[in-house]
Amino acid sequence: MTNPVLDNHLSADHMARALRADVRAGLSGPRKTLPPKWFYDATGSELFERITELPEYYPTRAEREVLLARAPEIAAVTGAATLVELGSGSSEKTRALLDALLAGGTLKKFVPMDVSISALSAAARSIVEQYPGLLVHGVAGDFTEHLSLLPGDEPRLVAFLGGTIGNLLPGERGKFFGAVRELLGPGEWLLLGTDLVKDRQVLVEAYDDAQGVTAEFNRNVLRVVNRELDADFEPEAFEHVAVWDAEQEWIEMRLRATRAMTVGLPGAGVEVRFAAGEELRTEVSAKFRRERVEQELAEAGFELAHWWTDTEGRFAVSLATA
Ligand code: AVJ
Repeated sequence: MTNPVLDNHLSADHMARALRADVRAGLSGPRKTLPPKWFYDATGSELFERITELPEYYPTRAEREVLLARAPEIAAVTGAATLVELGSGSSEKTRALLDALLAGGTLKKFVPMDVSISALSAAARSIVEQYPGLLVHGVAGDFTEHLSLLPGDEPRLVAFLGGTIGNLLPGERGKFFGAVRELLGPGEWLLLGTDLVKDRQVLVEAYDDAQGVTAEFNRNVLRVVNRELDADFEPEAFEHVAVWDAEQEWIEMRLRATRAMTVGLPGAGVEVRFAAGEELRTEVSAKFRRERVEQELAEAGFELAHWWTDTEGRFAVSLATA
């Protein structure tokens, strides 16, 4: 059997430097933050897979419903020769797209990209096994940095699913859409998954499940920092917090220090003090309305061709053309 090709743009050294820079920038000011991409070591990726199966976490199921219903239409409209999947994770939902694009006879290559090397190589291997004849070229990289390095013939369909776009702050989102638009020519496509604004309680419970899996996922970022920067965070001394910011229309995940403490991060050359009750923001997960998606895409030079939601109207998949 052929093995998938894997490019790695995330050298251990690159990762360590990037994390060090993020830690220095995010933990030194008065409002502490860490970017959510650091959740996803092998343990974090597994915890996220468990989240997608929780009764409270509807986005994965809602998006899957849309993709299963619309994949044949997506294949017919795009006629894609290359499917690029950004932030692919386990590539589980992608199978609906692969099936439809292969049935349509246009697809030659699948290019999954993810920051989690473990999730990427497992996904690439299982896709190669399941789809003999399909070229699989995985790219370990950061979709905010390594977009220009994506291989594949035109026309390309770039899928950015799961609602991961919500992890970017509004300014970062604009930059990201601009970079994808730059990559694509006329007749090429962006498929975007966005979680939608809804009842506050439904949103908060999706990020604060009864079993505490999301809490463990959240605390995992401290374990990653401990390992990579030789730090001495005590994950158990932090409480998981999920709040809905109605003004920004995003969920924030935070870790709240249960007591005052000083944390050493020798690998970053810093020491960080937490007051009792002080919070560290670990993730923003923005929720959208159609007008906002359409407008932000238009500002980047995309035209929205299709907007599909699940039957309950919880999650949207947009198909836009360059
Ligand atoms: C993988 C970014 C789409 O924001 O819903 C799940 C990550 N965080 N539970 C999301 C996540 C907490 C997830 N994304």
